[in-house]
Amino acid sequence: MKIIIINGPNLNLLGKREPTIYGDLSFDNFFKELKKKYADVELSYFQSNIEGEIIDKIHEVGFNFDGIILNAGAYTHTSIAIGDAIKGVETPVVEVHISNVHSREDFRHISYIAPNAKGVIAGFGLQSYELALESFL
Ligand code: CA2
Repeated sequence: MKIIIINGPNLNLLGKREPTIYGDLSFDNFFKELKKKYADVELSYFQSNIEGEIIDKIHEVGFNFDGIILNAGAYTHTSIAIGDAIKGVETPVVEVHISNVHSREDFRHISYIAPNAKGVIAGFGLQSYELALESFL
């Protein structure tokens, strides 16, 4: 089973700032633990702050991976292009958020990912990624 986690803009700062919203664990440390726990899964990770690079990655994996776990960060709320990329590939996408976007500002209630996603998981901290991974198993 080949699964990729794709993180969007600013998620490289996890563990460095805003711990009350996003926690204090770096994604790299979390990812190491996740790989250990799910050793049977071919799990990979990609992060970019650039919209086009996220789209290129979705195209690259979108016909040969079993699942994409996507936290598009703030692009979730703005990017018709990422929404179109998901529509254009075969691999199912689960949209993930660390915070509960629905309890935050109104602009975070809009998602261009959700209409094309298999499902959405939000508000469980980094555990949101693990729940998304479980949904593919
Ligand atoms: O809750 C999430 O996972 C978000 O996708 C995170 C995005 C935000 O724009 C979405 O509305 C919800 C922001 C990621 C920024 O991450 C930081 C982490 C640490 C320090 C600063 C930013």
